[in-house]
Amino acid sequence: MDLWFSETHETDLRMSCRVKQVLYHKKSKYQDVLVLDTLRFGRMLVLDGCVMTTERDEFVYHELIAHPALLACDNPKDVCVVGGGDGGTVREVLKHPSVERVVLAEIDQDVIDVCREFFPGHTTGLNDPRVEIQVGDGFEYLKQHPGDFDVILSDSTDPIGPGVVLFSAKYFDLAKSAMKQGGCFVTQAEGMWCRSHSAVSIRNELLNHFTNCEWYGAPIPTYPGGYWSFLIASDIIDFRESLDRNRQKLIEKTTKYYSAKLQAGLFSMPRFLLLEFENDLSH
Ligand code: SPD
Repeated sequence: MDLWFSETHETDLRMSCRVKQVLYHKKSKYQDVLVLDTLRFGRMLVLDGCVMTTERDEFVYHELIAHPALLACDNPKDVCVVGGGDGGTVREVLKHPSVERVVLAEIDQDVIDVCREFFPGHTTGLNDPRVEIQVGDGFEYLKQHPGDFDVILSDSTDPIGPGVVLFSAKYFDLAKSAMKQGGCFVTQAEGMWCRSHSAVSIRNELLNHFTNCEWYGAPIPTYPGGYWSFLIASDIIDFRESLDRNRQKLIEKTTKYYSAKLQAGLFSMPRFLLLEFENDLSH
């Protein structure tokens, strides 16, 4: 049988992938959870119809959400991952020897369980003694933990439906107050072809809360438009200057996408996107 999965983006884009087998499909308390075995990308986790991660291209996203922040931060010990129940971000955070505690604040226990079963490569870190899994609302978790974290990584779903709150001014306020002095915050910031307007407005909102904010991106073929972005923010860290090169050498031995050379040009965004920012600022 010729079985295909398609993710439809708004009303005018559909990205499809040929499927060998449906491995899991159930509704959790929060969302529709689907695991597919695809020909090109291996196993694929789909939440509410949107691709979250696949075995073959996940490293790009997870390395990039974690390493630029951890390497910019001086001696990061306490890290919080909001969302990220598939475990990929936690796995990357644990590569940093200074890290003593990683809190995974994921709302959906089913996502964690399903990923432990079907994505062993993602979830290798979840049993590490430094990891504390908090099943619940990340928003509420941060509220209860002021000043706790060196780094907060917001590994969320898209800003639609329940995900909207993780891109709100109130959430950025909470993230800021849950950070230690000199800490930093990263959020996934949507696609460059499909939702660059989201990145522009998320960045503007972050700049209402933090002094420094940089935008960077990477090709992620299974996300709509194929080119994804991240925003990194801090009151103290200048991300173009601050970087632990010794730790970077260590990390570089473990990565498949991130490297010192890549970091050197990380914040050099394509001109068409820079123009979008500039146009937005001039309005
Ligand atoms: N449209 C896809 C957005 C996915 C962002 N989060 C992915 C979670 C991977 N850990």
